[in-house]
Amino acid sequence: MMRKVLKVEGMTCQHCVQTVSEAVTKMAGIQKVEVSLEEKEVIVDFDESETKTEDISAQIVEAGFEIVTN
Ligand SMILES: [Cu+2]
Repeated sequence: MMRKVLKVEGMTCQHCVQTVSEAVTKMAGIQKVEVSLEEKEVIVDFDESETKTEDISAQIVEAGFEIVTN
């Protein structure tokens, strides 16, 4: 199991949190999704043999948000 913290820009309310949560949760191999609106973070526990970090990022972007890379 792999844990990844993604910095996400564009989440402004609980509805955004819900949207991101649902978009990621429905992907293969996702164990757990936590979203922090204050920290602008999406913490994902997932099986790296089923899903890659880039796939999760792409899914969040597709849902209408921006991934901050550092
Ligand atoms: Cu919102």
